[in-house]
Amino acid sequence: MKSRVDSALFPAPGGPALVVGGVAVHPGYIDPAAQAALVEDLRGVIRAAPLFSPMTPQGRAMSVRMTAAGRYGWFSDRTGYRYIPSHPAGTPWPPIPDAVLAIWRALVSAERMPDCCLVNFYAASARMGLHQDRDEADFSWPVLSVSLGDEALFRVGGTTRGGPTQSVWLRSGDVAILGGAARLAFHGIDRVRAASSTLLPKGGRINLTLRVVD
Ligand code: MD6
Ligand code: FE
Repeated sequence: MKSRVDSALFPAPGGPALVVGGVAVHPGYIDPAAQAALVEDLRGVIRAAPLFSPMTPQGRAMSVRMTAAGRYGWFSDRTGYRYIPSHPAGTPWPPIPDAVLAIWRALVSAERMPDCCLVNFYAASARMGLHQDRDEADFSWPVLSVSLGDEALFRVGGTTRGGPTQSVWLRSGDVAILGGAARLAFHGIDRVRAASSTLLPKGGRINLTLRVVD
């Protein structure tokens, strides 16, 4: 699949990405001061759009709590997975913080900004099962993910369920990009290593995923 990642900007200046199962990982792309500033921005997002626990279509509450910024947020309930134009409480999603858009601009494209910044919060016991991100209209745009706080074991496989997988620990400040042939790779979070970062005073992990939706 053709990828929309601007080749002139990729890999990032200053260091080659690690490639795991076709996923480009930029270890430590965001320095500690910038991570702390992002957390402050995200506190504002969560004030405007409180975290909630989506229900899977099977009716189980996800262990990850979520919210979003941008034109769309991702949502799940008995009806299925979809993007919705406002928070489940009916209030608008807040804008995507500029510092988050700057990461997209530097690593993906300055031509088109993402429509959604999904914010996932993992307590130490939270996990995310293997899934594909396929609710977006155009898979030529990658999904960019930012990890903040405690380390998490990220597993990535191929485009069919049940095949071989590879794992990598994502640490605070790492950026991972699912694009090109890996855009539809199955991936998930097996576990979070409690107290492995001091970024969040109460611990846990935040993962941001930036997506072009329509
Ligand atoms: C996570 N990430 O890192 C879960 N999706 O907590 C994702 O589900 C993900 O990292 C699409 C692209 C990159 C990702
Ligand atoms: Fe995903």
